[in-house]
Amino acid sequence: MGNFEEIKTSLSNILSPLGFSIHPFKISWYNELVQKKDEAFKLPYHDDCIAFIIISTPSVFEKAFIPFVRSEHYKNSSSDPLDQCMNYYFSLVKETCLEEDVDVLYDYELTATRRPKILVQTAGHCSGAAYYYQKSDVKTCPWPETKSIYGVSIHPKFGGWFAYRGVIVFKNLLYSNLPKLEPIDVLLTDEKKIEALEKFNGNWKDWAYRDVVEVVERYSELQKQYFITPPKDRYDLIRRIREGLS
Ligand code: B12
Repeated sequence: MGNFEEIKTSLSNILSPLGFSIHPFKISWYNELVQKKDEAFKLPYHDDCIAFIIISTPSVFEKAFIPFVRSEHYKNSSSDPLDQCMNYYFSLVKETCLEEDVDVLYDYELTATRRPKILVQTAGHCSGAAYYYQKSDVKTCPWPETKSIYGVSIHPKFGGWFAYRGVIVFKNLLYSNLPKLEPIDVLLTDEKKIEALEKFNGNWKDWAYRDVVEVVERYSELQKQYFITPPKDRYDLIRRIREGLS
């Protein structure tokens, strides 16, 4: 399976200097986790097919996003600036891997039936990138059985200060023996898991869920300001970034 290392190195050469991290997984690992009742979420590729989930760490904002909005590639249009930025960098990957048959599934993409194309938290977990904590991880639940609790992924280095950007599937790259990395369980007690889930479900706007574990890096003040600003009001901030005022 010579090609795998070459592809991984190409992706890493493009994306790592921009602050992204890449994590390979086999399609079967993901599909085995998707529930029977949610068959539609399963990915329609060979079990041994290799995909990479792409994470943006805090520095992507300064290393990739700001340079992008200052470049001629940024279009002052109705398309979301961050989505444009991700599209641009992922297209560089596609150009580099021209001989490969590649599908890109962005975190924000929906199918015609308005279902997410990819469950990035499940993909992140099965790749070993970040543990995905769900209600089912808590042994003694404080919530009513019927209450729905959204799950949250916690990264071993960045806690909640990161985002999933998408998955790149290499349709012809089959590698049955890809070594499986287990995600690191950083919330070791029921109390910590409950704390993370409550903060993510209740008060996510105060950023506290991101700090449920010690982290090595957080978003910069400018990045926080950008994400706190409602999307429709971000254009003024973008203009100031473009003009070098922020
Ligand atoms: C729709 C959506 C929302 C909706 C609904 C949330 C939800 N989780 O359903 C709303 C608008 C409420 C929302 C809000 C937010 N969201 Co949101 N959202 C999404 C989105 C696009 C899809 C989630 C979804 O519909 N999942 C479908 C359900 C069915 O999936 P599921 O519950 O995980 O179920 C599967 C697993 O349980 C799996 N499974 C079964 N058994 C097992 C066992 C194991 C071990 C594993 C791993 C899996 C597994 O099988 C199930 C499917 O069959 C994702 C991005 C994406 N493409 O995944 C972001 C995402 C979940 N959101 C995110 C964030 C940050 C937020 C907000 C903080 C706002 C923001 N963007 O800043 C808030 C916080 C939540 C809140 N308190 O409101 C992040 C979470 C990052 C993290 N650290 O986990 C994501 C991943 C986006 C990203 N690009 O990183 N969100």
